[in-house]
Amino acid sequence: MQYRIAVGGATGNVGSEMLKILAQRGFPAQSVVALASARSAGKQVAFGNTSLTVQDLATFDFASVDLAFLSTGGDNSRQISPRIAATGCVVIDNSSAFRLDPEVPLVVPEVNAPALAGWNNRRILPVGNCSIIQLVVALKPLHDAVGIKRVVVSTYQSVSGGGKRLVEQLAEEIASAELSGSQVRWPAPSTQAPFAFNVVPYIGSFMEDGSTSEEWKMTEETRKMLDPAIRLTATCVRVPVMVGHSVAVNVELASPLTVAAARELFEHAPGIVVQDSPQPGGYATPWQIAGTDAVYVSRLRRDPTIEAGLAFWVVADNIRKGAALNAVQIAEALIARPDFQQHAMQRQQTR
Ligand code: 11C
Repeated sequence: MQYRIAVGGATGNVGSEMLKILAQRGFPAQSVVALASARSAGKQVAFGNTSLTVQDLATFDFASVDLAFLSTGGDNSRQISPRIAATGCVVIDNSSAFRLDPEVPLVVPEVNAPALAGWNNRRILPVGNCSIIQLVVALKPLHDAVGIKRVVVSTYQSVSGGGKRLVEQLAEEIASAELSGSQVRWPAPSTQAPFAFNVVPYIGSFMEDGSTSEEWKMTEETRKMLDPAIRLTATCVRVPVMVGHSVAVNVELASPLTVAAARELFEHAPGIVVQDSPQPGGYATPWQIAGTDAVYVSRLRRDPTIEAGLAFWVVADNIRKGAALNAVQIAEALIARPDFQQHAMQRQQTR
């Protein structure tokens, strides 16, 4: 069976990558429509070897498609996703708007694909936060093997996680910086901390307890996807990297696991590539892995400060595995379900 697809936010970082991945993976598409704001209507976007003319998302009739991929931000999604779902179309939404809704499955296919059984509850399937997707893929084999009690993470997140505007900002800051020895100056300094030549411990917005919304999401989304009993604390940091999020992870396990046993678990886990040898270059970095699909695990070692502790480094392309690829993988898992196939077939027969 083939499906009628719409991609909303098709001119953005993630939307254009969704189109690329749908074509690369040969998703069984009967038709593909690229959608964006009225301002972008008429533009051309790439889809495989061809191009699509962008249509206005606001006036598009979603009753004519089976699957709508959205990367249009949380506010927009809150308004339009329920309206789209009401037509029978299933929304795969890259925003945080519905992730923690108890009726809504939050799925990373390598981690909790069976949760997709609830796809028809609201017909909205969110894609998790980009730094959390790669984290839960790495935590899953350890949790299945011996159980995880507590996790401490520090993230090193690229600017593309914040959208095209931040990518442009970093490029402009690098181009306009004046370097003199170890001094960095800008002719027109920004009022806030620059991304270039800097690290910024602030992503999202501040919460009352002094943490940020990004750090709060790390805890809540991990617990929803993996296990509500897991305790997790995060410090989320923006670094001057274009693509690729990195996470330094310390895990307290329910019972000890040797480094060799953990390595074997990672090596056999879906979606993970272990790149770990104790020599310069024997680890994954965002620059090297950008454009690839795996979650890379490096720097695996014991955390000697607790009895059952492990430390490691996790890197992935935040635009692919952290967003667009995960969205397409959700769709692939969904169309493998007979109940969804039947739903789509009935809708296609009536229209
Ligand atoms: C960033 N991870 O790198 C954030 C953006 O929850 O979908 C992700 C916002 C979200 O800026």
